[in-house]
Amino acid sequence: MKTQVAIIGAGPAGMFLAHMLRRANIDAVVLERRDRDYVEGRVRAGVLEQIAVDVMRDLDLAGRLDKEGLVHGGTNLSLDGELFHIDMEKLTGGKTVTVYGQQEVMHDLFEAAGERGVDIIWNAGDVSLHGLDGDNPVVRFVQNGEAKELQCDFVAGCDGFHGVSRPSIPTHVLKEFERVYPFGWLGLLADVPPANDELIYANHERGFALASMRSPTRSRYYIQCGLDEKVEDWSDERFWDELCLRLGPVAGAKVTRGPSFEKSIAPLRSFVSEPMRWGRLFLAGDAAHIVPPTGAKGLNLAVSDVVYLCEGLVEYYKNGSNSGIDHYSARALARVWKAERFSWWFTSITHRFPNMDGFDRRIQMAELDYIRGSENAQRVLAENYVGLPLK
Ligand code: RFL
Ligand code: PHB
Repeated sequence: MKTQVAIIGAGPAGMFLAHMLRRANIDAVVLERRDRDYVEGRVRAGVLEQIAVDVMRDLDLAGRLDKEGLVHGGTNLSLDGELFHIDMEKLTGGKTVTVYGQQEVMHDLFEAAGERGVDIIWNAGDVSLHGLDGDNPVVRFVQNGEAKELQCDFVAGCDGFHGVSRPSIPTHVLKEFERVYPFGWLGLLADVPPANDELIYANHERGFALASMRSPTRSRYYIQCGLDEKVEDWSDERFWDELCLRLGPVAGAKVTRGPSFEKSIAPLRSFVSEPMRWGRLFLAGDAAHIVPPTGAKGLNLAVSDVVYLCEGLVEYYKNGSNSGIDHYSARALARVWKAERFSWWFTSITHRFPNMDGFDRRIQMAELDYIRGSENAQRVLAENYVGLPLK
């Protein structure tokens, strides 16, 4: 088998890249370890930056997004139950975010892949990368028990944090930067109307809480929890009680309770590996970096990475120029680090840290109170939240 670009992983990074290359008439094959139901079934991101929405429209993938996506011009912060609004649209000259779940995004990407002849090999086992530092890389994998080989010009490592691509870069080349947070998020999905028409990020003495949604009839809520806690210890009743407490009496009173159909705990981490290119391998999305979900940046960064990567590959194939692929890593990392900074900062002002003393708590309270009172501080938050420009 032969192709121009072998894409490892059919998550958002891999599938957006596959569609972009298809449109540019560059051959690609996507190798995915799991099946479609598994990838589409993962409950993850909920908020798309304008850039991600624009990319979906540009790829002619936004039919459902434009009908069902919930456009949010603002968001809310809450300190010990007292809510204040950030008018992102006004503060950023008209920019918004769109609530549209990652599951919906993946559904749209997979449906269109079938129609457009985007080549995906599901259940590709034992993927390994070879010859990345030469001109003819080879990807080996197992399909239906049979060993296969895919020859290619380039490999796009879009296989997430636990994939094989990043570990294929020699350790003396890779630099890794990491912060692991001493807590996780317990998330719940329920078919009940959301408490509020916009998101609420709540800092409460007992810990962080987030009120989000998937649709006017489906709510997504999160509460900060200890890393040693188990989902089984959180009955729906206990979750709703704790959520309402942390959201405070006003927002808490608007929470509609109902049976959950998904509940899971995700650890929080900041992570960047540099460079994002080695030889003929390019890393994109969670394979290269992780952000804590507080800033809602993970999926959006996967999209901006592959916009840069696709531009580089198009320059290479259409103009015979290496310039775009040579600048890919530096260009992508410049945007990645700003999203890392924002996600780390937003996490640090909204969560309860185990070793926090009275001083730390008051600094947090002062920072939130400062944001409440300063349009400039709100603009800084809003500009980052809606997404920094693609340079
Ligand atoms: P993914 O989605 O992990 O996809 C990688 C794919 O690669 C496959 N794979 C392999 N395939 C072949 N061979 C191998 N050896 C392979 N190893 C792995 C995997 O099966 C998988 O299909 O990475 P990608 O494409 O980089 O996309 C990243 C995003 O999924 C991620 O950043 C977001 O979900 C993060 N995230 C959020 N991002 C946002 O932009 N906005 C949000 O509101 C938001 N909320 C969240 C989130 C992530 C969360 N969790 C659970 C981590 C909320 C949560 C709770
Ligand atoms: C979500 O709806 O899943 C969501 C929203 C905002 C975040 C993180 C997750 O910051």
